[in-house]
Amino acid sequence: MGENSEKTSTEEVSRILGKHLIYTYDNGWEYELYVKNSTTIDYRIHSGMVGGRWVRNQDVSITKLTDNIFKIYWDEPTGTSVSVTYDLTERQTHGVVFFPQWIKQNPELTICYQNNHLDEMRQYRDQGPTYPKLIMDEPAEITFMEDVGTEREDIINCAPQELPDEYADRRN
Ligand code: FER
Repeated sequence: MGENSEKTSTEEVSRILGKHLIYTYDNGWEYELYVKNSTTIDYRIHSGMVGGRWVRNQDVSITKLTDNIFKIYWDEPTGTSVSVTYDLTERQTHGVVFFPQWIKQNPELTICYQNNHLDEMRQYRDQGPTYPKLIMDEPAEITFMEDVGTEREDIINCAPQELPDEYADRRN
């Protein structure tokens, strides 16, 4: 266990704090991430198996690998475990997502604003089936990246389908 296992140190990971990223995995799944602070992210899923899903204030751990490379990892109320490595200089990421079997069978059950359905998600998680897990293991390209500062509530504040098509297509 590293020294970050309980609480991520803000100073260590400061370069990724306040970042707002949009990236597309090689399988075509498009994700949007906002790093709100050293232990909290908001995200939206624009396309893929659970496109339309969005989440605020997910508790995460962040580890700095090099000055430009960070790993963010967490466990969802659904039972899905996620670990994504972000190379902010090369604008590449690699994600591994371990989905429980019930999401593979019924992905639509998780397509919602999760914050309004937390107890429901924990019930699905506990009902299962959990195994065999579906493992998504893909590189992604960061197509949009900006610094918006920490603790913003206006970055990820509506469902992905409420945004204009151009929103996620922006490149910089
Ligand atoms: C990501 C991969 C997966 C990500 C979020 C997830 C914010 C969430 C998966 C899920 O719970 O459905 O890159 O970035």
